[in-house]
Amino acid sequence: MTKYTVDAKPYEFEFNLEETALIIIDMQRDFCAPGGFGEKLGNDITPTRKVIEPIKNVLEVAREAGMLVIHTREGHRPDLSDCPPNKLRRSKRQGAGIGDMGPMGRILIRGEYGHDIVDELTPIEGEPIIDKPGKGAFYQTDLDIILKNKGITNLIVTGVTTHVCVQTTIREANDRGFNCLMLEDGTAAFDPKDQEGSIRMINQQGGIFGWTTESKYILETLK
Ligand code: TIU
Repeated sequence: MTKYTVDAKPYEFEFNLEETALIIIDMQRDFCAPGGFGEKLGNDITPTRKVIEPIKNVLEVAREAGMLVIHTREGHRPDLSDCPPNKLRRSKRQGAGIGDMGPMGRILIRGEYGHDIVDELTPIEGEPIIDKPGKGAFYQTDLDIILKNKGITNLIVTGVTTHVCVQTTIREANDRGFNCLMLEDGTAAFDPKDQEGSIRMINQQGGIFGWTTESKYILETLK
């Protein structure tokens, strides 16, 4: 096994290719394009667009190195039967009604253009796509069994939004025994304060939920 060590906070992160996956969380048009769920919730989507490039760079080296890549998408069945009433109610109250028609199709609905992953990060053959109804990527999905079956113990975590789906997933992953390294410039919150707070929450107390680093260190290590 090829062992790698990456500069990270609060201390170096060690991993090998065979036991590590790159996970790209919810890089969907609904969070990164005008008129999607994220913008309709009242957010500026500039930060979520800004991370497309750094994630793309890491994705390219990960693919080249032969690392497992996993994509997730947040969304629901067209009949909304898997959407908890509390989530639906709050989305409508905020003017971002799940299932309502928007410029990219029905908001946060599987199969719609807005629900799919941005062009720059389109999954390729062999990269699992996890469709999830919740914020966390493990809840009501087969992510855990896929990772266990492939012998994965480390996750390099990217995507949006840091304070919502990324953090929920990292917290769940940590409890399940996965070592999580979050990329500070490969994740975004709509508000920089939430980004900063999320990074601190993850790497504080000796890495209470995991590690954080910058994409340049992954590129240096894997290239
Ligand atoms: N609203 C918000 O910041 N995020 C979400 O609703 N989902 C994800 O983080 N993917």
